[in-house]
Amino acid sequence: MQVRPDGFDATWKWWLPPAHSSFGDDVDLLFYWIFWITMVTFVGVEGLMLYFCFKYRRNPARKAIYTKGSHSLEVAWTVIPAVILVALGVASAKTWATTKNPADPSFPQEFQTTIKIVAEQFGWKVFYAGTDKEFGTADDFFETNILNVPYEPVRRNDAGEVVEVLTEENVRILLGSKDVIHSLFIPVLRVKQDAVPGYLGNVWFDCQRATDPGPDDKHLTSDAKYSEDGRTLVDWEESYEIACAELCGLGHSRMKMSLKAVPRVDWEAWIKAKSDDAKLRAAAGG
Ligand SMILES: [Cu+2]
Repeated sequence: MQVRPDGFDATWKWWLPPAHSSFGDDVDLLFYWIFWITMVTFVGVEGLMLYFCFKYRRNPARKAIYTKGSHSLEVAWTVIPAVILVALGVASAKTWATTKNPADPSFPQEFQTTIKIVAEQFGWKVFYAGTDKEFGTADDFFETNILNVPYEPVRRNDAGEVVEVLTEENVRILLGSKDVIHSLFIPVLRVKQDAVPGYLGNVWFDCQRATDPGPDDKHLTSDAKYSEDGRTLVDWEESYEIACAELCGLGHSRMKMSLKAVPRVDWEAWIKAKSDDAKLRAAAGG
C-alpha cells in the first residue's frame, strides 16, 4: 500500500485527488463502487452489442424471424438493476446522513465556525461573523472568493488512518444564492452542494490538513490575486480550489474561490484584524 504522509492512499485512489475531510474516504469508496458497477455494465452491454452486430450481420441465406421476446430475460434486466440501485442506496445512507442530514446523530452537533457564503454571477461573497461569532453585527466583514478556515489537526498511524482527532474543527457553511442556481464544489473535501436562490442551505466539512503557506510565507489568503486579464485566480499552488459546479451563465468557468485551511491561532488573528477594521469603518459611518 502506498500511503503518503497526508493520508492519501494512492493504490486505490488512482483517479481522484487526495481527500482531506473526515468523510472523504467514504465518499470515494461509494464513488468507486458506482464507477466499477457502471463500468462493468457498460463494457458488458457494449461488448454484447458489438458481438451481436457481428454475429447477425447481413446474410442473404438467413431469414428474419418473428419473436415475442423473452419473459425471463425481461424480469432479469428489471430485477438486477433494481437490486443494485437499492443496494447502493443502502450503502450510501450512512455517509449521506453524516454529510447532509442534521437530524442524524452522526451529523456534527457542534460547529466551531459558521461562515455564510452567497453565490452570485460570477463569484462568491464570503461573510465572516467576526470576533463575536454573530452575524448582523458591526464586526462582520466579507471577502470575495476567499474562504479561510481553521483546520483539524489529526494523528495518523503508519497506514495513514486517522487514530486521533486532536482538535475538532467542524465548519458550517450557510449557503445561499443571489440570482440563479450555483453549486459549491470543494473537490479536496468531497463537498458539493447546490446554492439555491431564496433558500439558505446547510453544508459542513472539516479539513484535516493545513494548506501550505504561500510565497509570502503566510498561511492565509488575504487578497485574491488574479492573473493580468483578471480572469483567473493565481496562488492556486498553496490553496485548495473551489469551483462553481452548476452551469450558471457566461462567466461560470471562472467562478472560482480559494480555500485555505490554517491553524486556529492564525485564523483567529486574521479574523480579529479584519473585525477591528470593520468596526472602525462602521464607527466612521461607512
Ligand atoms: Cu455559478
